[in-house]
Amino acid sequence: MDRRNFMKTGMAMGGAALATGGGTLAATRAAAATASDLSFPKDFLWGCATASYQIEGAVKEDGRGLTNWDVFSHTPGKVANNDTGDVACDSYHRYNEDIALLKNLGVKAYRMSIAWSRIFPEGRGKFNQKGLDYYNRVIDALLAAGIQPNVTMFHWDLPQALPGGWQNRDTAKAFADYAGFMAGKLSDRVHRFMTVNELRCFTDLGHMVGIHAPGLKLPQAQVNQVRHHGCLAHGLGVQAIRANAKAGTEVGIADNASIFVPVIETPEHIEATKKAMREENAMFLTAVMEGKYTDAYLKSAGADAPKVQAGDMAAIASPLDFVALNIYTPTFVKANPEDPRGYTPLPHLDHSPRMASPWLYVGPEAAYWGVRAVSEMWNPKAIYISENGTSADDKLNDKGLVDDGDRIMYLRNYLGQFRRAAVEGYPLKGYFLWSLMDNFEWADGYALRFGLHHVDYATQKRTPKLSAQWYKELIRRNALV
Ligand code: GBH
Repeated sequence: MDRRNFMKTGMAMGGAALATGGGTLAATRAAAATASDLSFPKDFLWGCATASYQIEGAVKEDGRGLTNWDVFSHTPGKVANNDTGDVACDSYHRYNEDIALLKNLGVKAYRMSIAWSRIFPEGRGKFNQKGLDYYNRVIDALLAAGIQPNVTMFHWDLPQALPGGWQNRDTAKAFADYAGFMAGKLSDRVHRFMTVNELRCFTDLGHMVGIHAPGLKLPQAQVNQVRHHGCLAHGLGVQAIRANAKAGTEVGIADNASIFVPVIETPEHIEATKKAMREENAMFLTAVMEGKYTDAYLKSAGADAPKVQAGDMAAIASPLDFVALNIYTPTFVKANPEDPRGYTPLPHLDHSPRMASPWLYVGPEAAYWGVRAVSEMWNPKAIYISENGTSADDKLNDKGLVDDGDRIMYLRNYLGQFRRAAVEGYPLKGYFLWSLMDNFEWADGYALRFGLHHVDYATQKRTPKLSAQWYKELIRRNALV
């Protein structure tokens, strides 16, 4: 019996007792039930996401060139347990099985990335047909399964042969050449491309913090230059994809803009939230959306500001068909007239809730405010969530199952806030859950699991977690469940 029928029965069984003023409590509840119908907009695009180095393995197969992550993960002490992506989920050989998992979930779309060094083993120059053949097989199998491929051109696995990596401006140009080439090969079947994944990660974490490949801690001027090259790669990539793709191909970026949440939902704090979003992402998404670095960023960088050539900023701000956001964790912010910035971010506290990854503070409101702030500031044509998900304490129980109630808790809360944004009319068109299956979690190796499917790395057996069942039902109903 559903809720409304239950209420009707309640009425029949003596609803008069529930009468309240002009209506009845039952009627009030029925109206509330309609209002709280938890469905998503029609045609909302449900998907899952993965990335090449995190799932493929087969790092020496069919002519793939060496990448920065091969080198980094093979450097002792860089990755938890000295794990590497050499085998990962072996999706290079098991992609049919993985597509069957997607099909079983009922997703309409799959976000995957291309390993640049399978296509151009040295980053540029010599083309490797066998690498392209692999992605053709994957894409054709997805389409045969009725799943729309969404392709990220660069998710951090950089061909090692490119001299200087992201410190060298030429890498941005090499990226654009590669991205344009791939768009030419795939856009007969792939209609949505994302240039790069998470500007802040492959620039700052690799070159300032040093916890990702190539593991450098450069002086700030050089960090800012790497950031600029990252933005430039995106912008030149957009132009190259458009120049080579079939008409109607959509191009955007998948970025993990730092997301701020007003500590109180009042106009002053909401204003502070937007200021924080704009300034704290000044070197990344703000530059992409506005075609300039903010005055505050340039002022604080001073002599360390990036060296920008004529035309760079216009390229960086090439018009996009959509903005895709990876949203995981919030920073709460308050308005503060005494702070010269006008806002003060609040630190996470000792008991702020977080998930299995220490950085993954829980803040479902990041979902709503991320979408809303980006929409209101920059008015993109469409927004996709290119990643959202969580690590959890996933262990197979004695029945061989993973009852990951913590992941479901996290996802249900975040999706409630994404739904709020969609229902309020912000142009949120789809959602890619990170991740289809457990995989190589960068510096955390295989120790942390983000999948809807558990992967036993000794046998490569995939087992759906309870969250897979939950996501499947959500997709089937197109509603929170
Ligand atoms: C995404 O990054 C990535 O796109 C994806 O590949 C990854 O698997 C997924 O999220 C889950 O992590 O160790 O405290 O210095 C999310 C952004 C940036 C979050 C790096 C973790 C390390 C923080 N990530 N960050 S810390």
